[in-house]
Amino acid sequence: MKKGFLLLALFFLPSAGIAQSYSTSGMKEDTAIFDHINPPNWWTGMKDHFLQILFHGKSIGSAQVTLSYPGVQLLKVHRVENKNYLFVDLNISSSARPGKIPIHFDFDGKKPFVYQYSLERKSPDDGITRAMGVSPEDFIYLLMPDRFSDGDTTNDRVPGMLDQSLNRDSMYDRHGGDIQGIMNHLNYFNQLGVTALWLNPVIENDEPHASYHGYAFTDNYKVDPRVGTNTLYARFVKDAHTHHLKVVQDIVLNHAGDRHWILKDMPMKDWLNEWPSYTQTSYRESPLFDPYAAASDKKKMSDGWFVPSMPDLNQRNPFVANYLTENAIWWVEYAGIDAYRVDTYIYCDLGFLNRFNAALLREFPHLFIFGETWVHGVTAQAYFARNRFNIPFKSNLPGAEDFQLNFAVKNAFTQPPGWTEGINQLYLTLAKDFVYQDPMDNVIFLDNHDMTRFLSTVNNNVASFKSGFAWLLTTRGIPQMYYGDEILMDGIDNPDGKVRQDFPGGWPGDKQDKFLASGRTPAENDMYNYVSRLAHYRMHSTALQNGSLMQYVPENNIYVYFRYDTKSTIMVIMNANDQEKTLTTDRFTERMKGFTSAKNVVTGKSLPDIKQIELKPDQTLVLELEH
Ligand SMILES: [Ca+2]
Ligand SMILES: [Ca+2]
Repeated sequence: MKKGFLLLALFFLPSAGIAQSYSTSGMKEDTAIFDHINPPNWWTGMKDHFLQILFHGKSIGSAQVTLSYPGVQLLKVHRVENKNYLFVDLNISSSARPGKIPIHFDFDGKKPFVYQYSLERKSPDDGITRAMGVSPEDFIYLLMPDRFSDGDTTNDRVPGMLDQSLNRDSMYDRHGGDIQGIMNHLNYFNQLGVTALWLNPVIENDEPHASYHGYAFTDNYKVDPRVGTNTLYARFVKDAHTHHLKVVQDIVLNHAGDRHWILKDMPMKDWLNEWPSYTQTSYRESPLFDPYAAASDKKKMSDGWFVPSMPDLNQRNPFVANYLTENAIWWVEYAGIDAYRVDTYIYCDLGFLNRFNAALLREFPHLFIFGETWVHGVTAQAYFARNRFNIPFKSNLPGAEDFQLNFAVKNAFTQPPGWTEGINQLYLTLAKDFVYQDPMDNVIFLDNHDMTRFLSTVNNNVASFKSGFAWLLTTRGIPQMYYGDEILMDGIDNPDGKVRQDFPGGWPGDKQDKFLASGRTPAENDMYNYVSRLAHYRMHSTALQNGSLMQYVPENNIYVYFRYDTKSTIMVIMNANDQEKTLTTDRFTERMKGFTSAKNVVTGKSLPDIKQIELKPDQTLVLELEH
């Protein structure tokens, strides 16, 4: 999530919109008195026996609630400020069986109403074939559903929704991409060699304009109809798993879209972090850990709004905390997703985040969670993830998006070398890895939907671009790439959002189909094959996935590191000079001892002599050492 895009989107927002609400999927006719029931169902066999159900409907707050169901106990009924809500706490014991819990609602002078709340069986496959987690063995492909492929043109515009735009020439309008389009290309991902798909949010964003990116939720329990349906999403996850592709769901806990149904009729005043007058977050994370910080600076960072159209959720309100946590658990169990990427992580209440992560991981021990930790400095980044600091607040976030290494790799290829500049940044950033509990769980990347594509960062120098990918797929961490990089898509992060262009061939009638080798230019095929070969090599290399890392202080603007385990040793040589170089390898005896030759893992060619290695300008060689 980047403020620039959103601020611009806001500019186009009309001052008033049509109030429009959609029933949450799964709701049938017997919900007549309710507008919303969240979560729409639950499961037996969950580790946490507590469930808080939100019922929303006109004047239902006065109802007396009773139920009788074996193994299920009604703990408490909360009546809140807004009489259109009831929060019902249940204990679902381990003896409860799947079925329909008849929940009785009795009103003074009105007909009683029975709602059959569905209790299903938790999948025995969690942690085995679903909810598997993402690890350094994976390679994540990030794509924006609206911009990847349109597999169903009938959902491009959905009657009744606020944004009726459909214009592929505008970066702010809807383009029609959807889940079906992604499902149509599962073989493509297999050929490329990625093992996990991270989709920008698929949740409903019924906003009037420019919410194609998905970060302004308007119904947490519903896939956006322009992207697909809940059922289709669950099928997509299943199909992806069949194709050995894991699925990362993008979740927003910090804020909601201003047209979220719950904000039109809030349960209580402090559902949101409200201010006497509009107050924006400072986007400055330092006060959160600064020992000298002013409390007001902390509050502004956490409780200030990201942008005016995205009201800030008050996660210290236990009803909000339950709502967000149960929603996240619901999607894992409903669809079987493998990981969460938490948007705007550092803007949420940190105490809440720890409870959120713990609840998710308790229910799904194999699940992986990583957060958008867009901060400056390794120490700041580590503060928001599992770290080795002896400080009062200890984050339990398994993975950070490694923005520090992202800044470093950009500098490596764009700055002249210096004591701490250029290629030294890669070396120096990793040298500080002792701050993390497990730096291997950091998600590393060259670019994403919020930043200039890496090819443009390196001024369209393909040698440097390839070097970037060589680094991405050989250094420590969980590599993540951005859709289209493999076919040399470029784009500058500017207000036009040119980094979110459509994937050519993803739309019916596209002139070129770059999903196929025949539709790609020789240069694009060369890049595609480069990424694919490295990705497939990494897929079978335990050294690159989980092996040890040893790096050497860069000299002469050349950076050398090794990934190794008992099976193999990979030597990576990054030449950041724009001229040819010869590397004498005496200095690396510690790791090269016993090896006499090497194989270039991209070309498959052998290097009979590894004492002197020739390097092309801006080239990164990935060599498997051989005896
Ligand atoms: Ca479509
Ligand atoms: Ca916040």
